[in-house]
Amino acid sequence: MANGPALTLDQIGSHNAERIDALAEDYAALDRQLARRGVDIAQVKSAVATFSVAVPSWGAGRGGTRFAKFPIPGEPTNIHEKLEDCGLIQQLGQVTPRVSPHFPWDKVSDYAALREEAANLGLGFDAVNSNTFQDQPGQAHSYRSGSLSSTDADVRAQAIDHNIECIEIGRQLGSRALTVWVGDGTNFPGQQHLGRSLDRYLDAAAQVYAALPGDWRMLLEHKLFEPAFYSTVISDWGSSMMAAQELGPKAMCLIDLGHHAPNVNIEQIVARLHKAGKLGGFHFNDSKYGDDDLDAGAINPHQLFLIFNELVEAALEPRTGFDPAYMIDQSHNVTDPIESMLCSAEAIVGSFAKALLVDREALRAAQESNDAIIAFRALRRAYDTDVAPIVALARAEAGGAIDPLALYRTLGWRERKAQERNTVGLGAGIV
Ligand code: AFD
Ligand code: MN
Ligand code: MN
Repeated sequence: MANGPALTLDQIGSHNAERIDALAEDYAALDRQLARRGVDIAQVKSAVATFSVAVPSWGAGRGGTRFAKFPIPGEPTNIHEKLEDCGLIQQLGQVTPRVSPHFPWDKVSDYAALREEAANLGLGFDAVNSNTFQDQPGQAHSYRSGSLSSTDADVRAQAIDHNIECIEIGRQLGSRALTVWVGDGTNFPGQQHLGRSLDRYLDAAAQVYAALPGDWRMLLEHKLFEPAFYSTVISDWGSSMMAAQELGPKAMCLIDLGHHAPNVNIEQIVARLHKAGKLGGFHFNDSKYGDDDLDAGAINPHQLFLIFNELVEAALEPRTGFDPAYMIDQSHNVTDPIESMLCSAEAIVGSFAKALLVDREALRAAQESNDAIIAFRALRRAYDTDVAPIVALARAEAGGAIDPLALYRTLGWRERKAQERNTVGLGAGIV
């Protein structure tokens, strides 16, 4: 029998009742400050209220590195438990109403029932993710030498079939996009023909593309390295855009923030992909060195803001099909994943709110007259504004908690779940 929401309206109501007066004061002060700058706070709050970001089913469990994984008691071990945790995140934060499933990890026998189970928790399904970067028990062919770009036609056929199966599952779940990330690549110069491996990928991806329903998108996720360390078939936004352009209008590029060379100007990539009409979506996370795993905004919140600044610019000059899919993709190795996703979602929506505060007229004028410092200050002023009252009030008005983390900490959620759920096995693994 499907579970209902984890929290009662009373629990959220009494939590908010204790905090609403202080929040109203902070909001009023910010309102006065923004009004002096010609910004209508109510408009910003309404835009914030329409914003949402999906969470990955695999982010609900503790992640690990290739060295080890340190599970916590009460973490989910299957899609049903993951949905339960994601339902709680949505109840508390009201900004993550969709879950992005990954197959075969989230395989079940009845997808109509899974969709209903999610709906009972206030959740829908986002893009479906295929997995051809590891072998599964009983699989006919190995992906050890690649999947969609493999030199072996049988391996490619198996990878194509799996992606088409994911589309079929996604249709039953109400998804409208397939995200394809392949681990294909090499560790040695000369290991593979760099041109032909891309040709094979394009050929195979075209067969997946051909199976997309009319209103679906195929989101191509590039990644510079890992698990391959010398070359990756879809390594960067250039390869991704080339592939998306060759595949057709339903193919778009997905930017995972952690999948670039260090110090790459990601906000410029956003602008470029938008110009080409190929900006499909994001996997938000943060990184300091070569990882793609840290919490969004934890290391470089300014970059996150600048990305949203480009998105606000893009929305002012939309291209056909401009509707980027927003998602979190992190590996929570040292935190409770529920807490990380609550805080990351808040950082993401907060960056969006800040980008809305930029005085575009002043920015444009400064850009036109080549006044670098005034142009920069137009951005910096928005970035420096504490938008927490806007985000918190939008959340409370949507039925969420004013302080989601504080309320979560009172629930004893993990302790309770530790009684009900199986223990996660030890071992290594990114997810
Ligand atoms: C890996 C990849 C990529 C992808 C995810 C799910 O780095 O981010 O989105 O797996 O397939 O983490
Ligand atoms: Mn990703
Ligand atoms: Mn990644």
